[in-house]
Amino acid sequence: MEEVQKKRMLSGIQPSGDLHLGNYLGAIKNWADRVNDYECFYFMADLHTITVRQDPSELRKRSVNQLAQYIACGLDPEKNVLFLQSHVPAHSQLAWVLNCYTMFGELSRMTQFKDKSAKYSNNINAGLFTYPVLMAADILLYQPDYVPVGEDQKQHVEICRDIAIRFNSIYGDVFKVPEPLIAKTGARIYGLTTPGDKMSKSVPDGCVFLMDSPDDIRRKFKRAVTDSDRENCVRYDKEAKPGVANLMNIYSTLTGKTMTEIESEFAGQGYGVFKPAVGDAVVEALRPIREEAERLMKDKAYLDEVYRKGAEKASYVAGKTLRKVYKKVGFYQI
Ligand code: ATP
Ligand code: LTN
Repeated sequence: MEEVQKKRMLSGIQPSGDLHLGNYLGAIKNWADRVNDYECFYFMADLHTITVRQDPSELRKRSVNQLAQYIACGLDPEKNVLFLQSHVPAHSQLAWVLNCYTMFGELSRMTQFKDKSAKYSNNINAGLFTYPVLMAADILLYQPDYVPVGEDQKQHVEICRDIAIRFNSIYGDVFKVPEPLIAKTGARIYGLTTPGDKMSKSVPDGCVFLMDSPDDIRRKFKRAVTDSDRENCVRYDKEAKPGVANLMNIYSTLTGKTMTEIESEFAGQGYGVFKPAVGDAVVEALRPIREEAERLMKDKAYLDEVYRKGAEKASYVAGKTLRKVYKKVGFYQI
């Protein structure tokens, strides 16, 4: 039987902090579930992290520990191309070319630039401004069909499409114009102490990290904010009881149970029983991930080998696109 060419998917996460339950349920778990249907490229965007000042030894450590955590979450390096952005020079090389096909005005409109330049007002560097151009290079080098990202990155995929269309209109069909793939809103996990805001590493108390110990996880769930009406009843009502809805969402995603099933499971039992039960479900879901990641983090030789092979495979695909671009713009080939 003739083999059907799989669609290609590419995404990246910056190794700028430890991975948490939001990253896992909102992004990585979905990537791992799609591995048999797509040809997948996933990378750690270390070049992007230095747009904000980083501690060099922390960045080095996280760049390899994050790979261990990706693999432990089910991203099999035999089935996905996993690599570190700085290991593939084509990203920086194509970014320079694309800088010359991106307008100052369109970069000025990026909301992430506006937010980050307000947040880091003492370091508004040129890299922060041209961040979306590097991201466009990351994507276009691999000619993917889809780019799975969070809602916050949609604008960056749109500018990438605009750059690709502009370049193609001058030089012919060089780049595939990719589609963003936005995770369902149900996959949005909120902070345990701040149910109005998404779970984020910048609020560590309400954030469950993949490498947290079972005791820490249970403690965080015991302290989770439920609701202020003291109804003490497990009922799904996102508006009136966002904290309870968030816990139910986490429990449902992990156990596959519907909201109605969860309501009847905890009928008459109150939050004193419900919160530890969600904590236990998270402990059990994260236990194999943490144990496997801890084992892998000790095996530096293996992780280096995964990165080496990943860089080789990625460079092969990226190199083909870069050579085509260099030729089109008129760089002399030898
Ligand atoms: P921060 O914690 O500082 O807000 P982050 O963890 O969101 O940063 P990103 O690199 O922006 O880090 O996110 C990586 C991926 O994880 C993105 O695809 C993003 O949409 C997803 N993600 C992050 N937080 C959540 C969350 N709370 N719920 C669902 N998905 C999330
Ligand atoms: N900007 C993204 C990380 C990122 C990315 C990419 C995502 C860098 N390059 C290419 C998808 C495709 C973020 O901060 N989450």
